[in-house]
Amino acid sequence: MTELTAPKSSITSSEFADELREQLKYTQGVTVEQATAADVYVAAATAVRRHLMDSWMTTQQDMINGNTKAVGYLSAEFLMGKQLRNALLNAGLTEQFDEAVESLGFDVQDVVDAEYEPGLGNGGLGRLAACFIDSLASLGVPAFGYGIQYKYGIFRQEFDEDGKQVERPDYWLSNEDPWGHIDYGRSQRVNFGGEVVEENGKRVWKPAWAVRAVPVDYMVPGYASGRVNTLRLWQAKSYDEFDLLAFNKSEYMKAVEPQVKAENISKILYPEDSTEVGKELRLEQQYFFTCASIHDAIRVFYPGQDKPDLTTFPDKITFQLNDTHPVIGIPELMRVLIDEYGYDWDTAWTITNKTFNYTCHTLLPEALEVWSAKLIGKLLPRHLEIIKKINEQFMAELTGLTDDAEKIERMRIVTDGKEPAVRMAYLATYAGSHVNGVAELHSQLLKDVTLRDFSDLYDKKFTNVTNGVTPRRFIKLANPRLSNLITEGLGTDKWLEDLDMLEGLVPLAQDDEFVKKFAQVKMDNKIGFSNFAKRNFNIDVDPNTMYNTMIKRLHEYKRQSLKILELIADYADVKAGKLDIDKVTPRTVIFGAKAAPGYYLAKMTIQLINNVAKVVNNDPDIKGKLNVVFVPNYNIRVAQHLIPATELDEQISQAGKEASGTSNMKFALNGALTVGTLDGANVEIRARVGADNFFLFGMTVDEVEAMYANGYDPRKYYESDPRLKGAIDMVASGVFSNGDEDTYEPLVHDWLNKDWFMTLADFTAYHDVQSQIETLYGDQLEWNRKALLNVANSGYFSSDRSIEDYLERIWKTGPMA
Ligand code: B1H
Repeated sequence: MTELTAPKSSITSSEFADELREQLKYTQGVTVEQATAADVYVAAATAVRRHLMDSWMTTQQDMINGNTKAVGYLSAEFLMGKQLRNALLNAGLTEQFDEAVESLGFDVQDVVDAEYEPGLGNGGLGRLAACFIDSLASLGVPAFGYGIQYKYGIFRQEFDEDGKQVERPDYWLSNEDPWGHIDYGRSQRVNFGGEVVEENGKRVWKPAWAVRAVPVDYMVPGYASGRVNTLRLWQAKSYDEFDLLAFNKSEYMKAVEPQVKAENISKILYPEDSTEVGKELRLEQQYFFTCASIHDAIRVFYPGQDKPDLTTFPDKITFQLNDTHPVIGIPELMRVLIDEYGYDWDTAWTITNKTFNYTCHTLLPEALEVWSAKLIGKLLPRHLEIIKKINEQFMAELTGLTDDAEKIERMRIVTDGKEPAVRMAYLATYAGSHVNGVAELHSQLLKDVTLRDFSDLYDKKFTNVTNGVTPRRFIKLANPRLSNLITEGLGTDKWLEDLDMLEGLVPLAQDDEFVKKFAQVKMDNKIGFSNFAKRNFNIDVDPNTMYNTMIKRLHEYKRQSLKILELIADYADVKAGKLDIDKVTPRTVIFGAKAAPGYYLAKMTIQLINNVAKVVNNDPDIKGKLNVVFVPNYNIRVAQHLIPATELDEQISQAGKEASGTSNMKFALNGALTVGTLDGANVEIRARVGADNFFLFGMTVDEVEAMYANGYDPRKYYESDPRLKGAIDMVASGVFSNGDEDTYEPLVHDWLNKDWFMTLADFTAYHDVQSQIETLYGDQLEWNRKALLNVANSGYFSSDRSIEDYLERIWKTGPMA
């Protein structure tokens, strides 16, 4: 007998149908007959919110009145994905919704499809924030997510006839957003510019302009916890303060300029992933949301108090800095404590130090934010003073810790010289209590390389928390067939709250009948994705081919080039008669990736892949055995369809460059086998699922370092591997550009002369592992047994476990009583 514990609301389907009718009438003003699927979607969203309302209100009350320290997760990105199915799941209304919608004469899929996916994040970092707030709510931990409600999210990606990426604005709020509740009464004033003057022996900031930060609240329902937390995203509004002087001079347009400028702050998400843009507007965004959030937390936890005792602030809330983007919050809290509440420097420092912790998500030096001191001084003059003072205090402290003058110089938060700059990662490391990386290897490299000097002197601050993903969205919602099979295998659905229970599937991997059921689930998911791709993109995908997927931002270090060069080499071999197409395992290589709009080589790689697809897919010599598909506009929704259908996933970054990766976890949990390097969380995944169940290849971090040190020459590899040479020559000769040899010249030039991420050096090893893959794939029972073992041994990668690690190692708090 299967034990089911998933929450289920006690209302019936027909009662829920009545609620939908009521919402249609009183919210949208339409009858059921007049309603569109989009109307029903809005009605359902509104109805679910009502069901969650009591839990939301009690959660807020308990958070304020209880003694459990809350978590404030400060993040410039929350990549939430669609909300309806997740809210229904957590409210226990899934079945009622499905039946009610049908009883009203609508197609459930049409209603769910009517929700437009908000794209308020770039990739892994933003999605991690979304998984974390899901887990916090599911564990019953009091928490706020704090971020920005961008008017335009990450751009919508299209391809033109040449296969080039075209970016279209993502105006996600053009339709109704039934989830966000805008709360004008709780807005905050955020000041900018001006100067600092001395008044009565005190430094006083006289700002030049201000923005109104208006909170838009989203419910974050926990799974089976009865808790509903809040995601508070700030929207920038102008104050209706007119520049009267300009207005009186009839310069109307000039008089409204500040208003226009103010609202620009939350207008658009910067589409750079893993690189820094260093633009003024970006700093304005960062200050905008951290300033509003800090004031909001004081308002929430000291309601109605004019003179709160803020020495207790670190007992009320701990702020986690999701990368350096919110680090300007550190001098802001100092300023608030000193200038607004009259604390002395040392007291303010103690409070600030206890309140903040910092998560670093990268090792790429270009991704560590450094702001010009001049720019900070212009936008936030008082903050610059405080940062300088923190730097002085730090320098003095270091003198007591080490005699190494060079080291002290290297560690400066504010650099010396003609154009001083502020290193945000250093500021966060010094000012906060803990610093963590996002996978074991990454945390180790942070200590050994990126923040070496800091870990030498402040070793205790450093810790690791390996990333995780929420099993609710990425197994239960994305893969209902697998979820049912897991529940059948384990005899309970408790695993959704305790993912380590998946280990109970290990013995079932020896049961051929169970493995065959598992294989059938995969096949059904493949057919499901094929239908999805046809319906949404008019792309044909043959379910009788291996689904081999690479989905992630397009970046040189992630090495999409390696994947496409390998495929081109196979194609070249077939064309040259060196490879018998009848012996090739039929495959569909599926890509999904957005390139930053200004990232030239990344965009060219997209163009190349699209054109390889055109040539290879249509070449009769290939007999449909090699297929390339580039799914446009990769987003959470595509991920939810594609990951459960994938058999082989690619995690082939250069070792030491991918901090963690999180799609690797989603794939393992959905029964794909991974081909990957020893990078990021791949290392831990392989350790858990077993080396036999993971296709490893490529250089290690140490080998990469040694090769850099000895001087790397990509041409050597080009000359020595004829397959590699053949593939690159094919690109250079215009096979994928209608004979034009110039189209991909910059890419070819980079491969042969620079190849910073050593794609060519790893090419041969990558090819070698492909033959192992093909052999195993030929034995479907064995393949699926290994895939099932990936599922069974990946429970560790639940974001619930990540949050438990944060609670224990960093936040020192837990569930509400
Ligand atoms: C990650 C970013 C990132 N690391 C700057 N760094 C951004 C940096 O808008 N920006 O300026 C945006 C994003 N994102 C990713 O974080 C890592 O590359 C992944 O390896 C990791 O899994 C993920 C979550 O920790």
